[in-house]
Amino acid sequence: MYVMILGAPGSGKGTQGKLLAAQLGIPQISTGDLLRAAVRDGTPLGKQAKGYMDQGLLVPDDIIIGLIREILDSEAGRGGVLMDGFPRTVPQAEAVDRILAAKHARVDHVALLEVDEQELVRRLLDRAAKEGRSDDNLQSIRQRLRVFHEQTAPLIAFYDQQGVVRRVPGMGDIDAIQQRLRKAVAA
Ligand code: B4P
Repeated sequence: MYVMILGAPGSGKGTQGKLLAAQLGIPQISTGDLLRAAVRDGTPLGKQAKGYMDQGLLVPDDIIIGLIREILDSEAGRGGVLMDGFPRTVPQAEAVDRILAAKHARVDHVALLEVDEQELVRRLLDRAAKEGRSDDNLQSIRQRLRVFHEQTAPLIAFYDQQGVVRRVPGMGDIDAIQQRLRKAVAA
C-alpha cells in the first residue's frame, strides 16, 4: 500500500504518519527527516538542502525525486510505504506516479490533514520553544505557509482527479485525529 500524508507545515504529518505507518505495518518515510539527518551529518545532500530549508523554501525537485526513487527502488520500499511531506509539488507527484507505474503500483490514498492557520503557527512556535528547529521561526513559518498554498495545495486537485484524496479534520486530540485517519484510509 502506498499512502501519502499531505498538509500544511504544522498540520501533524510527522506525528500522525508515524502512528499510521506502525498500524499499517509499512515503513514511514519523511523527506523532512531525511533532509534534516543529511544536514546534521554534513553530507553533500545536506549541504545543498540547508539554505533552502532555513529560508522556508522547498528543496529543488530533482534532488528530492532522486532521493525518493532510491527509497522506492530499495528492498524497504517494495511492499508499500507511507510518505509524509512528500510529494510537495506537481512534478514530484508526477514523478512518483511514473516510478510506481513501473512497478505496477499506484498511490492508494492521500490523506489531507486540515488545520486552521492560527493553530499551525501556534504548534510550530511551540515546537520552536521546545526543540529549537532552525526553520521554526516566524519568518520561515510564514514563508513555508506561502509555499504550501502556492506549490503544494495544487496537489489536492491533482489527486482529486485520481479519486484518492481523503480529507481528515486535523484539529484536536492526537489520538482522535489518528482514529479518523485510520478510518479514512480503510474506506
Ligand atoms: P517537514 O519536515 O515536512 O516539515 P513541515 O512541513 O514544516 O511539517 P512537520 O512535519 O515538521 O510538522 P508536523 O505537521 O508533523 O519539512 C521541512 C522542510 O524540508 C521544508 O520546509 C522543505 O524545505 C524541506 N522538504 C521536505 N520535504 C520536501 C519535499 N518533498 N520537497 C522539497 N522540499 C522538502 O507537526 C508540527 C508540530 O505540531 C509538532 O511539534 C507536533 O508535535 C505538533 N502537533 C502535531 N499534531 C498536533 C495536535 N493534534 N495538537 C497539538 N500539536 C500537534
